[in-house]
Amino acid sequence: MYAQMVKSTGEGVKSLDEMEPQERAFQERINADVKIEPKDWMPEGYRKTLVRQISQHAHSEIVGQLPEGNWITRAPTLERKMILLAKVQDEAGHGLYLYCAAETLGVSRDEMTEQLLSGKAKYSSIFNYPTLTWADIGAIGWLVDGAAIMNQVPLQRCSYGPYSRAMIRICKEESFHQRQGYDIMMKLVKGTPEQKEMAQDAINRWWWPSLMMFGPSDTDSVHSAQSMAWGIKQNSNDELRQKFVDQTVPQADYLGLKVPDPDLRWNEERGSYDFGEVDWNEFYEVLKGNGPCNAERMAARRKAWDDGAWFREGLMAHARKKETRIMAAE
Ligand code: BYC
Repeated sequence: MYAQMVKSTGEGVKSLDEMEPQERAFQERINADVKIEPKDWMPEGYRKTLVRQISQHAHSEIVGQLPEGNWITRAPTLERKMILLAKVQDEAGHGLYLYCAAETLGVSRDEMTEQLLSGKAKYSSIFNYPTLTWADIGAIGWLVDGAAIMNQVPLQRCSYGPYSRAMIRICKEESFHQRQGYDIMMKLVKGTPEQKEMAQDAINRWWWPSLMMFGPSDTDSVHSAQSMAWGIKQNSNDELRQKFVDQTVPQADYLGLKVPDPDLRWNEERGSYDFGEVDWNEFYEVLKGNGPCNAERMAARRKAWDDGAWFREGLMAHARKKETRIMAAE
């Protein structure tokens, strides 16, 4: 039923009647909310879509450490430093769970890294913006992790078991991340006029890039219809963006900060906010590699990969020696 529902909005999505028996049985399992596991048969397109999304998600977690890592040595107190350190370490953990989930689909972590470094695989556009002040760390936790939670909570119900299970744990940790960001913003807005101004400047710069995290508008989203039919995505990009705006605007009001959107207003009839158009030109420029920090982020990841070569070689040498010893003992 679900697949047929999507067919009406998404070109190229097959209905059950158009499917071969094996594919139909697969789709029926998804429609019945039965998880797909690594050894189950799956259409090649389903596997590829998952590898693309999960690996991009993993890369986002890893690249996402860079803008915040930039502030670990400059956090204003020891407590803030410890909290930020723990958060950045969590992001590394999220990347690892996700790389492992993608590996169950037959792609190695080295291959995924190679795709990131060659520019074939993407990572979230949001991490191509700079963290200029301490308030940016608050804004990232509040807005960026807030947007991530909005997007990731439905992914806990993803049809692919390993991705769904990774998301359950990740979401628990993201809630803590969002709270720590909001806590930083609360502190700043209650501080000196300069500190409040810093908080306002951060929301001014992070609001629109946060809305871009949800991806292109539904009319331009190439993968949504098929991903929704396969139960990978549960909601469209625009649906989640709207939910994020509705949830976040009252939080900004509570902080006494102004959302930088002149078109933002409560729509009584719809029971949600109307908001302005995202600058899609900026979004696509960032995706093409022309954002403020794309080159810096990729250079940092390339350096990390090159600096780790000795370690990978050491591990391989150890594995070879161990294998030789085992074979000699047999
Ligand atoms: N940035 O057809 P569409 C975090 C690409 S990190 C870059 O709608 P889809 C955190 C898209 O990939 C969490 N690219 O695609 C970490 C596609 O290009 P390709 C990050 C984007 O997949 C550290 C094309 O545009 N979250 O929380 O159906 C510190 C067309 O799009 C973006 C995830 O990764 C973007 N914003 O939907 C703090 C969530 N948007 O692949 C926090 C998992 C779109 O054909 N991913 N593109 O070359 C998803 O949920 C989905 O992949 C998306 C896009 C909603 C992002």
